[in-house]
Amino acid sequence: MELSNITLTKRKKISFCKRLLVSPRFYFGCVVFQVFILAIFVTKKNTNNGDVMLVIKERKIQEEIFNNTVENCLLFNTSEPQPKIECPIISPYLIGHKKPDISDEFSWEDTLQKYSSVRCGGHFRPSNCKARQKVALLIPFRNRYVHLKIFINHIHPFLMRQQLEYGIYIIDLDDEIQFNRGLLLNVAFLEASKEYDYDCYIFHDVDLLPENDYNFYRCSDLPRHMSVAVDKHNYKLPYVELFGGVSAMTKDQILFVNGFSNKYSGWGGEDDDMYNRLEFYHMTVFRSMEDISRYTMLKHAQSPPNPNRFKLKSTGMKRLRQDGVKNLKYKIMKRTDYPLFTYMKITL
Ligand code: NGS
Repeated sequence: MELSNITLTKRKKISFCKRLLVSPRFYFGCVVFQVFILAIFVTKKNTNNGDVMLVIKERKIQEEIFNNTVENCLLFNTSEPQPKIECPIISPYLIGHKKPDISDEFSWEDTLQKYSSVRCGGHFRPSNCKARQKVALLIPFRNRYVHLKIFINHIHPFLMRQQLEYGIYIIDLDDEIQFNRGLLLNVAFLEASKEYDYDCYIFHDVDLLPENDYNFYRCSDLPRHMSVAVDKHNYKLPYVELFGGVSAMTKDQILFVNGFSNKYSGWGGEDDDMYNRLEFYHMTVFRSMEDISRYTMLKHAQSPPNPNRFKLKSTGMKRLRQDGVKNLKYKIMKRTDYPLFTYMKITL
């Protein structure tokens, strides 16, 4: 009885295998599986190729935009006479909302030609009126040449339309040292304020392009968070305490809170720490409306977050007076005035 049962099971198995081998569904399944494996392989290869292509592109654009030096621009002299009449509160050149052009396929020579009224080091002053504020744009930077090209081409006409007097500072850190946004912004503030008596300092990520020129790049009595609505976050503020991306403070406001912390190496947290500093001193953050403060973020790979950022944040207020813009030692490795921006590379 038992023997015949076993034979029956065996027979069933054999007939199942036979049926499987002649079934078109089985062969179809095999093909689908092979295509799936191939797709994984090709995607991986393409990602690697994509990385290599990006490195080549970054190098090419680095050469392109770092090629022209001061011979190609007019020197900026702070004491040059300027019109007595103040520019209007609302510039007549504003155009409102316009989605930025994010292509990097344009000639840098043409950009230099277009903005030849910009002085060496990326300084600009309106010719027909006296700007209401002198603004320093401080941009922490590392290896994002494609973004830099797009950003510079976008930001000059944007600021010119607002009839501002401004200077653009790109601040880079020794390659041997881990990126540190807060520290770079502190150094950029110190260097820019040594150079000129700016009324307003704007901390600006290189990958953020303002979409609406009614988003005024100037300071107010309160520290300002400007990148309120970013396309990456569906044009919604992700959380109330956000102070990253683009923000603006006067010299007094910066010095009052001792600038940024210098301790946040790697991605994240330094802007939240600044928000805590402002809150500690009862300084309310001012934000403009979401439909004006709109930004397009250029695409890039996410940098590795700093694993210590939450711990640093929770102990930040204890260090406030010893950790900031007034407690910073650095050396300038390189400083060049390019026609459309000032570039500095520092070490510690
Ligand atoms: C928070 C980060 C901030 C950062 C913000 C937005 O989580 O530094 O995201 O980043 N805080 C911490 O990590 C503690 S964004 O999505 O815009 O790249 O600014």
